[in-house]
Amino acid sequence: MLPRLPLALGLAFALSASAVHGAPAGAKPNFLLIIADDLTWTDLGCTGSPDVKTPHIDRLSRESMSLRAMFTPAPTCSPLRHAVYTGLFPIRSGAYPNHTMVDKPTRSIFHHLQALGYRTGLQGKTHVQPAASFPYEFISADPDDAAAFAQFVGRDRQQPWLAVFASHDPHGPWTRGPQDLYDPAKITVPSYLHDNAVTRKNLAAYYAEITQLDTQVGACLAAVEASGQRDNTFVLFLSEQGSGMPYAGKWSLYDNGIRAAAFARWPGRIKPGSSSDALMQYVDITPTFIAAAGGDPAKIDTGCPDARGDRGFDGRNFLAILEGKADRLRDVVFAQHTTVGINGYKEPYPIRGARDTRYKYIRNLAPQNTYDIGGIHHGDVIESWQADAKTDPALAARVEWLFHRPAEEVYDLQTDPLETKNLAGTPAVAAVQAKLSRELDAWMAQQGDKGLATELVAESRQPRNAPNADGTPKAPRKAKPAAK
Ligand SMILES: [Ca+2]
Repeated sequence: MLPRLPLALGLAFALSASAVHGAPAGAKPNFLLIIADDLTWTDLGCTGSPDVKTPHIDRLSRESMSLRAMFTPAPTCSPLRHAVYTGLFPIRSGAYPNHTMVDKPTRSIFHHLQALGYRTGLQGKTHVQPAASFPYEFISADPDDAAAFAQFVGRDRQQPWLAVFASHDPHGPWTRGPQDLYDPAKITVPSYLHDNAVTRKNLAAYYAEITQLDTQVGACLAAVEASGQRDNTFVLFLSEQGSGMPYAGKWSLYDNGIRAAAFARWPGRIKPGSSSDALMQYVDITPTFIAAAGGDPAKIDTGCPDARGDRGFDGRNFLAILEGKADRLRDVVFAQHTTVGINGYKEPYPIRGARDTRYKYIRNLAPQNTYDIGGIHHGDVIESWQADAKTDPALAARVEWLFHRPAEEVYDLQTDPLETKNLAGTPAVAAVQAKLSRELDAWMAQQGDKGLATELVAESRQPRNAPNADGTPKAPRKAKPAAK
């Protein structure tokens, strides 16, 4: 039997050497997963904004592979976070409305990496339940608490770690950050927004919160570097989903809603300044982290069977893409949106979508209803647009589209990236519409998604409406009208 002391000394020497010279072959990397909140993917310096100041994220992007076709499966805070951490699409796990929860036995990245020897922590926005499915150490509720983050990543060099840094910025209300940096009169208003003084005022305040996020990201990266772990830490940045400005993405399946800015840095394993156009989704992240940690994602029991009884991930491991050994993961990405249960919703307006590299197919499951929830449909921005629309017929049509849409939409993203010309039902896209419609049907069947029927029971997937611990129901909520 080996004496214990020399072994421990040898291990300590190997770890300190790795901090200086890069990760030794076979070492488990640390993981830093940075998740912004309601950041439209093009609103960073490095993704094309002419105004927004994001020097730390821009630097990270230059040191990373840019994942240019990364998509969230839901344009809403809570379901997308459950999807990131579980590797499961929202309806399968049960976490599909906002303020939701997975089915109880479901396991997450925190379990899977702990089984591989990791300690796991989360700082900032939680928005996932129940706790048994997400056993992270809560680092701090405050994303500005850089000391707590530095303490977590630096305190124990013998054990690899996963740190999820989930900011609250730039989620509305837009009140934080260096407001003086952005003059509402001088910023460039993106073409998908209606340009008026109210839009500009809100946009400038939102940009200040993006810069606040950038400061937090800079502090996280500096803490990793100061602790000597930069070379053995895999960093992944996600912009999350689009912002709450009308047409900026939130609660829609247009690319502004579901497409993410995503940057992956892992010195020695991922080529800095590279990019990939491979279609991928947030559900693919957990299997990829498991593979990067030396585990086999194909052997993981997620605890949550799909409609066919399969207990493996919905997500796929994209490590080969990161390492430049492959350029394709998926032919189609999927997304869903559930309005029932969002604070302020009035009628169900469920949406499903499928997208390939060129075309998007969207199905609105209750088009006879009015899509009317919160920030997109109410508040000073949309009210100012409605006022201007009284003398602007084109704007009036754009505003009307926020409330009423046809049953099906098809867009050619190559010629119409902002999805302004619905081609559904036209001969030019008949074949692709039929193909993506079939793909969507197959995905919904695998997920156990019954469409409107699933939407109508969404409130049962919210902890605030779940039965009491003794099985008795909570006080019944007022029934909402179904499709007319
Ligand atoms: Ca969000």
